[in-house]
Amino acid sequence: MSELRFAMLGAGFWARYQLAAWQELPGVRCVVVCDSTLSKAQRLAEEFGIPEAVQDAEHALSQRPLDFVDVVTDVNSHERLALLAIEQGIPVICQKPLAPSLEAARRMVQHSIDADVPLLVHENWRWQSPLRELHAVLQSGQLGSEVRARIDYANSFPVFDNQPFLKELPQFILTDIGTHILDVARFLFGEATDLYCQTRRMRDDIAGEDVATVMLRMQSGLTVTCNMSYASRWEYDRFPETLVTVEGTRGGVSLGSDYELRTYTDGGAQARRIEIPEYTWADPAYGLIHASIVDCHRNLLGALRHENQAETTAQDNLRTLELVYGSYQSAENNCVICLGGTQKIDDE
Ligand code: 89V
Repeated sequence: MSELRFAMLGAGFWARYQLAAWQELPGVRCVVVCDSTLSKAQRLAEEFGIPEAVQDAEHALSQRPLDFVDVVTDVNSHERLALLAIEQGIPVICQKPLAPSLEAARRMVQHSIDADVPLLVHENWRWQSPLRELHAVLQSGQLGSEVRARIDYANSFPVFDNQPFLKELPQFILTDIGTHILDVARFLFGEATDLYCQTRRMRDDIAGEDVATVMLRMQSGLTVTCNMSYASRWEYDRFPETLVTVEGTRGGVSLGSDYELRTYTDGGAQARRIEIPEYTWADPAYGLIHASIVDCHRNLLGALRHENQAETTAQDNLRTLELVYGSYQSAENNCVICLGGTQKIDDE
């Protein structure tokens, strides 16, 4: 297996975990790390034994040969950096959210199609092992037709301590956790036909909304309600768990706290606790998320090696972003958004 070499653009909070997760996989190596604050790039390079630390993205991309770039910067720089790499024929893995608007995301996808250079999204949430196990239960068909589902991600974990820029985002929870949760809704239940959303801002020291409720009608007829909040006070804070319940015509399944998966059918009830892979480098507060980065990397790396399909191509992610930005439109105008108008990107 030939080794794939990559450049990491960005040396902020997530970059460290992103790099540690890459080191879990054989046959891939970071050769240069880049950040506009050089000292941050240097610190990370030293910590991970990366030979080059640079300040300028063009300089980073000149460290050939490069098999891909991993973009771990703020969302406003994604389009510029992705295009820079695509123009040079270098495949891109980009952090979520892919872009600060649907139009920008569509432009990025069109560029990658025109240049025939892969653009993949690092959407790791769906790779959490409890969600993969839940997906397998749904796929088994034992619940009959799915009627109603609820996805809850509601806690008051101080996300702003590690990611202070989140406080400044005029669009906060739907772009941050909403991209993950709405992607999970698609992963578990397929595509939506329409949505309705309400948002609230509970904290007075942030710019954007920190509570969002999105109701989706799926193509299957299933109704899914997604409850998202960074302002929910519970006796036990469940960060970063996603809790899910699904009601079917022949049974139900719930993914509860501590990763307990309970299935009920006429045949009886079953309960099991899903194990989370443990990594020494993971921050215990984020253990579930950090473990999912490794599995997401594995899938994207396999796609770059032409061994498997990437689950989260940028083209696929446009469907998730339609839900995210459609939710803002719905909340602003207090209206239902029909998703039938999905614009097809020309890949002829
Ligand atoms: O994964 C993320 O998008 C993070 C967090 C879970 C903290 O919201 O920003």
